[in-house]
Amino acid sequence: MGRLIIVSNRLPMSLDVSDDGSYSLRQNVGGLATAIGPYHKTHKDSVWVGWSGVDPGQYSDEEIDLIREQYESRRCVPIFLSKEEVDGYYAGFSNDTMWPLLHDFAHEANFDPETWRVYQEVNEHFLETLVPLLRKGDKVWIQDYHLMLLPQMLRERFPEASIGWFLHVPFPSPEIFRSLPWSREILEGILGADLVGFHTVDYAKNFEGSVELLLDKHSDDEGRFTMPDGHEAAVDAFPIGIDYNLYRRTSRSNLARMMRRGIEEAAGKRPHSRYLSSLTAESNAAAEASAKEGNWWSHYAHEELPELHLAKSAAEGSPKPNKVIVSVDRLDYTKGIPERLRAYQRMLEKYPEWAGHVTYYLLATPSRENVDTYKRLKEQVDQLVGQINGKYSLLAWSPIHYITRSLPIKPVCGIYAAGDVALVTPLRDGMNLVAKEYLACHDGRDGSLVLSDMCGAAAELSEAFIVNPYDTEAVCEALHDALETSSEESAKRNIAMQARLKSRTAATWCAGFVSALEQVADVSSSDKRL
Ligand code: GDG
Repeated sequence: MGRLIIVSNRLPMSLDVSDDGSYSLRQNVGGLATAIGPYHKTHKDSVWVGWSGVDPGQYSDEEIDLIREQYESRRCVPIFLSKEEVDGYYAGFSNDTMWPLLHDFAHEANFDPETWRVYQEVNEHFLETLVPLLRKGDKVWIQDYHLMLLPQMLRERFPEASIGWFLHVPFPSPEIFRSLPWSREILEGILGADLVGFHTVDYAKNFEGSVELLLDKHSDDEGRFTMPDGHEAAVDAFPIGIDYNLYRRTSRSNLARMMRRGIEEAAGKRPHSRYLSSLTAESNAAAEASAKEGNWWSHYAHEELPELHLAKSAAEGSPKPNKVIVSVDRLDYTKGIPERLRAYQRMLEKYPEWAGHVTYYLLATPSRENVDTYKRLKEQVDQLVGQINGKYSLLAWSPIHYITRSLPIKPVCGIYAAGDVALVTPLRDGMNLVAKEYLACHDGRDGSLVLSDMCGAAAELSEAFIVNPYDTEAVCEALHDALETSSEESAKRNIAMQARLKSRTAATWCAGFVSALEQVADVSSSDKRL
């Protein structure tokens, strides 16, 4: 059995430079690192090749050697890219051309021959790093849209190599894909692999349709394309899972419990601890005194002061129980955050009885902050949150609690655990791990998932409240239904989904792809391999 060489845009670890100038590595969060990371950790002969994120222009040769050593001690081989390479290959062709195109946002895609040129060069840079590393019998598993030319480049150098390629995002219909001026080169690049993997059967079909339309090639009954050099490229679906136990366990950690408790207190689901209860008492007293004195605002205070509202709810039985909605996303236009906010606003307007009783915790992690489209999106979301909070807030209640920082995994799991409802409504998403993580953090309990039908996860999580994320009225209604669902009903829906997630984890996904690659490339029996 040969080694597994994992190749991805970024390595699973980033460099930290401390005040005394020493270097250390920090584990990256995110789907890819958490899905393949454990395989890399436990298979002591695997090697991970990827961009370090370090600008070589900022360090001396000796420092670069030290950084390289740090990575190599974790079986990682760092690639150093100049600022120009990063601008052209990463910010340019990968994020500004392929990302929008693959997510059906062709109108946002920038077709620039210059970034395409740099993209080709950087794929070659990856090839040159791989060449001296590879040994006979190794399997190479290339990840994602940043490295679509690499499979064919590698095939040309090593005709007998065993190569897999997996796409973490959707593959669009042939009619959308063909708008890319270099669509044929990209397809040929991918088809250098022995195994081409997607999250869903639909994406695999779109890819096969694009190959038929643009390269006039047809797959056999088993979904294999025979290429001019004689090698076969098989195409199949491998839906990615999560480390279910990790999320389940983390949601029960002390920090996650504290976070959950804090959110529930702030949302009025539990009696308030010191600060809020004293605020409530003071507000009650102030409002009562004012009412006696006939102050002009006393009526308003009695009607609207949420501290009174919450106190009254607890004492007299509220018409609505207090509830928490949560969402966790990278701040990306594919995640449908503005559309979702409009649906939430619509719900507050259509069902005003929720005012003072529902709080939306919106965690929007910064992403690609130096790209203009992302800066505009951030402004748009800031503005919408401000507008909704401005319009609907009561004196001590705001409809949206907005966080735009990246948080460690424990608080993230605390947020998931606190959510009576998770609102996961991407406009397009390869899989969406957040929906799965939410369910793992609600293992054995209630909690309703409102899920977009435009993500890969919808195929597996059919018991969720499935919606079209573009349909404001439908999302508003699904959200309302999810908030109204009984605890028993939501727990029942979750059991079926959780059972699936427990059996199809990140580890089984990883092992499944590698074993399929071994089969199609017939690594073990061929002595002609590398
Ligand atoms: C791509 C595809 C596919 C987010 N904020 C924080 C944080 N996160 C974590 C989540 C989750 C991950 O990031 C996001 O994964 P998604 O699947 O939702 O989305 P993408 O980042 O776009 O991932 C996607 C995935 O690849 C895997 O193939 O599912 O379709 O687009 O794990 O929890 N984690 C922490 N702090 C945060 O602030 N710790």
